[in-house]
Amino acid sequence: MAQPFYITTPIYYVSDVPHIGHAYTTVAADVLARWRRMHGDDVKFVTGTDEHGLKIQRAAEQRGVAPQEWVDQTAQRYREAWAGLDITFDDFIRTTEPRHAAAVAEFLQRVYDGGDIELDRYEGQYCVACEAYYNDDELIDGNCPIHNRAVDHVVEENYFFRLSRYEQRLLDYYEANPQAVRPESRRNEVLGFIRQGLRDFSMSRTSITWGVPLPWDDRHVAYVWFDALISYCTAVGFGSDQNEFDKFWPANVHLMGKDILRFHAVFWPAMLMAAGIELPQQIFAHGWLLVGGEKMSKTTANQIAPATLVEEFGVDGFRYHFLADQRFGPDGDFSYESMVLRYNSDLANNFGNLANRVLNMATNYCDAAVPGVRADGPLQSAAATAATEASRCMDNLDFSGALNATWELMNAANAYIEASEPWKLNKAGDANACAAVLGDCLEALRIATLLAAPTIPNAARELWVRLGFADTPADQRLPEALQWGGLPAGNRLVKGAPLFPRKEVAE
Ligand code: ME8
Repeated sequence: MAQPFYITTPIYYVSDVPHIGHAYTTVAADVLARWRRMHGDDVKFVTGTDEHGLKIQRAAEQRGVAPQEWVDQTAQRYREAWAGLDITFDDFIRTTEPRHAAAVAEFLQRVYDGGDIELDRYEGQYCVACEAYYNDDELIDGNCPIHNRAVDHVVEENYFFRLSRYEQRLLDYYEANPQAVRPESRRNEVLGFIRQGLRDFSMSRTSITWGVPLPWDDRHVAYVWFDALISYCTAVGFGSDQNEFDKFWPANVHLMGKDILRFHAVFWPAMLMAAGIELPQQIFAHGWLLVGGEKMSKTTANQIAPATLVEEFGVDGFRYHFLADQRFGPDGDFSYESMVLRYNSDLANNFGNLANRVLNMATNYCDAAVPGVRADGPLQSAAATAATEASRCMDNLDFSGALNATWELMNAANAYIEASEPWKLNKAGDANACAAVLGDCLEALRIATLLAAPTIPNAARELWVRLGFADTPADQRLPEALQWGGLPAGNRLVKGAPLFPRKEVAE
């Protein structure tokens, strides 16, 4: 029986257009989804857009268009961006869809009936960019601590979610489930936040209409975060398809940036507890992608559209860079120069050269057929180590670690070619020895290709054909296909143009 595996990205705000920060999370989720599919899992990979709330309403007003028109246009920009990065999502959830309104209504009603939503009065500070309330002591010089801009003073009669009742239950839950928030530093941050004491929060608005009406009081719409988080349930059938929901819920992993950790690790689990729904197995909050050491923002005009880099480095070049260049967890800095350097060293030189050399030599010296793989070839242990280590890293969402382990295998194969000099063996007429070396290198290349396939799917698919296979890397079943010796003798080899042409370093 195929195991269900449910993975989500945040649903992105349509007040903005996609940049490399959004792409970073989405590519990572895609790589994990592809990796699990190669293991035969029944994967549900969901991304989408967050389309309600004051921030979106204002973005539409500023452009003089109706909110629905604005969200339709911008959601489309996200779909296009993901198509341009070969993102294989199984569903794209939009919070303005009818299925979501149904799910939110059912969810809210459950929480309301359970007694954890009550009418109350609120006076305080609100940051529209965060769509979040702040206490005075959290502000910096009176400004939002995240966006460094003025907050709105609001006085409202709203429905409140009784988050304070969940303090101890959340602490107990995280105590019993140490893997529920990763990495460890984020878990500690969450525990620290909860221990400071949780306050009830206002979960409805009367000041705006752009939202999902509360089922018991339609003068109010749901607070955008309350609405948005529920999308994770909507996408797997909550409120519409119980079988689907039973199959995929709880989510295996919610991926996100550290900016929205509290919403996911404090609000969301409490909301689920209040609705009597199981909690997600894991919340993984990665670090911030900086540009020139700074956060990307519209005001500093340092937002980079993924398409700009894809044009230059290709889809695979883009995907590879962001996952290999920084550890998935801490903050990392993007620079164009380091992207060129890494592309040249890892993709053009290491991977590209290995593929070219081995395929060229095997074509010339072995009549373009796989000569066979030795049962105990000298690259076998390097291949086994790479497979084990890359798999372990992938299971821990350590993408750079997994790529590192894979590239170690390529290093070993390149070094083996240098040391055994098959061109000399061929010249000396030692066809058997030459074939033995090349057979093992082709097999190492096959295994490295499978390990790299989720990250660089296009190059992997092309290489797979050049190795003489009629299917694709995605059709292979892991871990079996990572066993040494899987490359059939006699497979017809194909030479081809470099997969990653070298880049000149631009001035
Ligand atoms: O927060 N570095 O949407 P959002 C790394 N709608 N990741 C980044 C990034 C950067 N510089 N910039 C953005 C929202 N991201 C809510 C989510 S979920 C129920 C609702 C990524 O459009 C990262 O994943 O502001 C971050 O958490 C997310 O985009 C924020 O997207």
